[in-house]
Amino acid sequence: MVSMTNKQIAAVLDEIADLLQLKGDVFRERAYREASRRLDMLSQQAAELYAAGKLHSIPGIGKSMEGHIAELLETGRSQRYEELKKEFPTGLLELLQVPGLGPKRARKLYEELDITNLAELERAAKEHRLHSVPGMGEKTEANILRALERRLTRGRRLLLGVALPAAEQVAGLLRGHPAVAAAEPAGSIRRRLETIGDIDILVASTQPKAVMEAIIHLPIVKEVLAAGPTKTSVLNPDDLQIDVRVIDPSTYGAALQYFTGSKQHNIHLRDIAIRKGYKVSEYGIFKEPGDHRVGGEKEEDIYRVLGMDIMPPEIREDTGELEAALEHRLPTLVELSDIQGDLHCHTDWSDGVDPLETMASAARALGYRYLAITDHSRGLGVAHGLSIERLREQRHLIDEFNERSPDLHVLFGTEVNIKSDGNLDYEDEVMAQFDIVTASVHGGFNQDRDTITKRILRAVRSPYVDIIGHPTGRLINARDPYDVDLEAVMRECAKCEVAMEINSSPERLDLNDVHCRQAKELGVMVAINADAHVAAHLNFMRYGVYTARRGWLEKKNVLNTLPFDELRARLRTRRQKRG
Ligand code: DGT
Ligand code: CA
Ligand code: CA
Ligand code: ZN
Repeated sequence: MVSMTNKQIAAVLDEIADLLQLKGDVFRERAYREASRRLDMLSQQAAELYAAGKLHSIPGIGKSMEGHIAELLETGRSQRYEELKKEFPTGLLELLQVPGLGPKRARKLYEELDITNLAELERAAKEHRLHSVPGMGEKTEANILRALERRLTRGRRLLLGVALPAAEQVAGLLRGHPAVAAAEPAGSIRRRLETIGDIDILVASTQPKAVMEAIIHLPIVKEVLAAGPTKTSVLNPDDLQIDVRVIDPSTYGAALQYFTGSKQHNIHLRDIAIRKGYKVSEYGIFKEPGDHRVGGEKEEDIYRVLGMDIMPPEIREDTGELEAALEHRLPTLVELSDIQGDLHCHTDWSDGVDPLETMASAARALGYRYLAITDHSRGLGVAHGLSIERLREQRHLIDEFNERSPDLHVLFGTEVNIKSDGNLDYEDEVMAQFDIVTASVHGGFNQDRDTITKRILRAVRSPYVDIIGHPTGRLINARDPYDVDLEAVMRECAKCEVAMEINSSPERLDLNDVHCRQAKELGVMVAINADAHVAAHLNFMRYGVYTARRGWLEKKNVLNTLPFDELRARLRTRRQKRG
């Protein structure tokens, strides 16, 4: 047997799905896509399940898929994959990643213009050869060119959801070493930026040599890229590069401040220091003239000496935080511990993995007082949206659950689809049954600004909608936001007392930090939700909270910091007022 991890199997299944997509075999594509997703979310290794003869216990995996997975585990290969690969040049798959290029168009480009990869596509677009293909106008050609350019400049930044756990793991292991006084991720990770260029970790120690030795021998270090006297670069098993720097404890605070950044924040801070007769560096803060050191062991020294309050790393972007710190009017940012519940999650009734009970137990373990179950609505076939009849059954199930659950309240909700024509996916009589409603766009992303904005505004004006879910639809590094007049939406939300979501899934973070700040200024409430499709993903909440903090949000700006009674009262009052 070859050993394949769930991630590796999922990746192969996903590629098979891509190839089937090119073929136009929608039905099989979905099966593979779904199987890939299930494997990715699985807490146990498929190889172990297989060895125990329990592959069939993976939810949502049928007999034939079981066979494909077994084949991969046995041989490391897949017959179907090999056959499909022979049908198309591999580069063709890259084309599907260009926004606006579906499988039909990709195939046409291949058949009519012999385009087999991105480079050839770019050349053809520049030479204006694309619009000769039936169904592809000048506009499509221009769109493709722009998408290709964005792709090049966007580069490859890591999601915070990938970088932060990796950095925390290394910092945690280092903290266990006797020569280490402190260890922390710095740079953009510490500022909780949504994407990360590189992973920087700072260590305070008087014995740099011993620490460097220790790093090289950490169990999670796969390869050492560079090892110096105070700086070492290593690769972890996922091939992420991690730079570790050892600092003398007497200057650790100053170094942490410096290497946290941002660069713009540091530049502005140094200007302020100079005006006040000080000099700030990664070694400390010094009084001019004479360069007498007046602080730097602790990070707060740097700010305190300059007459400032210290601000959380999340807002160190030089967008007014230094001025606020000087005038002692920094906001008190919302914290993870302020969150009382989650208002958006999915169960195995639609496209989630876990049943209600499992989701509820996980929510309880997080200390939540409420959890809204918001499975997809009827029309979303891909996500097994709920029919009216199934809704009735689910309501019953939830009522029953609540009778047995004194500490955690489950709200009967829906993530109702805002359809392409602007209608909601359930009629008003149905909508009126829910305790809470999130309305989201899941298709028609390419509509023009006016159409999409009007669609969402209509949802905001529905008396039954409480929250607009993932309001811009972007997927970081994968899909641009749809073209929506977000300010118009925000103004309407403020007027109608509809909240906007920060979807905490690390690839969404939607609203983003900048939007959050705008929402606060316009008086829009924000709901921070994990959009969990499996119980473990309720933990994504923290990424949403980081985004909220980067957007200067305080507890009072966040709907789900309310205790349950107040939340329920608020939802009811609003409904009565508008219904
Ligand atoms: P990244 O890695 O692109 O996500 O962003 P950062 O912010 O982690 O940037 P990085 O890794 O280049 O540098 C880490 C920190 O070091 C940065 O946040 C601030 C500080 N730093 C880097 N270059 C400069 C600079 O030229 N001037 C100043 N004042 N600080 C700098
Ligand atoms: Ca960095
Ligand atoms: Ca760096
Ligand atoms: Zn959604």
